[in-house]
Amino acid sequence: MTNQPFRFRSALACAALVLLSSTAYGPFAQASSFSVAGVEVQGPEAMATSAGQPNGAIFIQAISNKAGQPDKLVAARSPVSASMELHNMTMDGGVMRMREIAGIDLPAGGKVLMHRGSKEGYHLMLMGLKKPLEAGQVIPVTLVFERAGELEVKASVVDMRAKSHGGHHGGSGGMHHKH
Ligand SMILES: [Cu+2]
Repeated sequence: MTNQPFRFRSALACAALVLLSSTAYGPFAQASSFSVAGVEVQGPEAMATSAGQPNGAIFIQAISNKAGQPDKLVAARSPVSASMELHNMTMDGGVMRMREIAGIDLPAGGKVLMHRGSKEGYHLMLMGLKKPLEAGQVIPVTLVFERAGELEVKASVVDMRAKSHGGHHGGSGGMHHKH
């Protein structure tokens, strides 16, 4: 991993953050749940960050669509960051690929897993944190669904960093050192 082309650095930093957190996957402390118009969001969690880390990641245990029609998570926002993005990270022939996505489909009657280490690698990014996220905090996040509308959930901040201080998406304190 010492010769990564520069253009992959930010994607890898994100993927590394996601993978590292999956190794520390544990039981959810009291999976809180929130719902609106048949869409139920269970166990949203934000990862603690270090000072200077520009962005943070949020995982969700599951989003269930109990309505009779398909829906889609199309956006998110939180007062703790300048903006938010929906991301996924996949392994493609042993290569980590990470991208911003426009939405996450929620089939009618279906359930989408967005926990740490989930197959699709779905997560939400807090872009431009105003201050570091500390374990024990609870932050409000508004999820925007195409059909069900807006839902404010409370994400608990958990510390899963192990030895990572991952500078996500081109941050200065990155996982990858300059050579
Ligand atoms: Cu990301």
